[in-house]
Amino acid sequence: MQSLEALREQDPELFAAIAGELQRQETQLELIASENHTSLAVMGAQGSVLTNKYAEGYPGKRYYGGCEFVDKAEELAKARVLELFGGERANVQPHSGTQANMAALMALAEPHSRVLAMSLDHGGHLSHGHPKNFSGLLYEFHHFGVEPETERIDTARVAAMARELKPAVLLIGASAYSRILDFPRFAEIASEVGAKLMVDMAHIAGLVAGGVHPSPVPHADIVTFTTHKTLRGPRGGAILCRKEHFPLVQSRVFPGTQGGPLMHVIAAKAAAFGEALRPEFRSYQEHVVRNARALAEELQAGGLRIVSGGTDTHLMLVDLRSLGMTGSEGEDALHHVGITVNKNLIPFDPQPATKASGVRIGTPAITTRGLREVELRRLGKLIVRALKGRSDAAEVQRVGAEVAELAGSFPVYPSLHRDYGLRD
Ligand code: DSN
Repeated sequence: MQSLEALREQDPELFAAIAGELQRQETQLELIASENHTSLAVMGAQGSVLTNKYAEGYPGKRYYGGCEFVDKAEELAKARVLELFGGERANVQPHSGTQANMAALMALAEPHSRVLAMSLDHGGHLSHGHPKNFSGLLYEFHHFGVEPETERIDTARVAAMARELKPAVLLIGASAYSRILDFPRFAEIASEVGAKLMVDMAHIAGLVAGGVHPSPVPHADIVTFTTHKTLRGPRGGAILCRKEHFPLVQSRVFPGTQGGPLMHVIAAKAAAFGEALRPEFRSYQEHVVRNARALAEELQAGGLRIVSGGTDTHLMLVDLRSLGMTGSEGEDALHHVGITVNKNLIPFDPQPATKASGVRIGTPAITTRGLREVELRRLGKLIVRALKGRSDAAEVQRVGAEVAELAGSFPVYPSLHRDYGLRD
């Protein structure tokens, strides 16, 4: 690829950083639940000449000339995302999930309005009312969590809180919750108390597109999501909404909260939505969920506790207290054998978020590179060995060698190895 050649010659230091990251992705196993490996086509669109174009406004109504081709890319993205999820209208310009949430909240309620959402400590999202995030700074957030006995959301409790608080918006969505979300019930609760229902399906967008998690789209006023998690597109956000909210959603994205859209990223979103419309994507998502179940079962067989007793989705939370470790120590122990995860609070966690008592593990990325249940069972055993044997240098080395061998058997981007100077 000529663009890579140019980068290598012009800026070897930066080229080496990118090559190093490719090597890391190839030689380690990525189990961060919010990450994935996009296709070469998605990266091709994102690395294209569309990065050069300013296009403030919307297709056909821009503040810059020369937008005829970027308009086409944005129209493709919008048409495809509506075909994928249904919904009445789409805005594909948000730079990220947080940007999408900011525009959506501002379309549904005035600043200082009351919003009821899931607590970050119990698996919610930063942009659902963290006091230092725009959401918590601009809105009056109240939070529900999971139940101590089941570690699941009890919709009766959410309904009771909603009746008492009368929020303007009920915001549903999670970054570390492994169970199915009951969108029809949340819609009933919102309707009963006169709230708007906003769903942030960032984590599960790919599962919804693949038909392995119920869709929030028929039930919510506005649905936001990121395009880079289970959906396997470029890093970015998007919004689906009912048509009555569309004019305000458009205005809250631009000029409300963003300037020029990232047209190269919008083109890459179009490429990813196109891929998600293919039958193979459905099968990929089925494997994501089956793989997560197999891994959770194997970890349980190894004596680890999975929060809520298992998973219905792409992720699980593993409570490490029985091993006498914090999440931070677990993250490090797995890093030493070439497995990447993130420490994560578990519900009612006695530790601060900087240490946490658990790790969050997800299967979207390893499923993309081709691992299936048989490998997930092997991986589960390796994770248990890495955690239990973290103080035994020989065991760490043995497990690391097995992880490297497993990763090596499932290359992610074999056609890029030569361009970046990787040895096969
Ligand atoms: N930061 C995202 C994640 O890792 O889940 C949540 O928005």
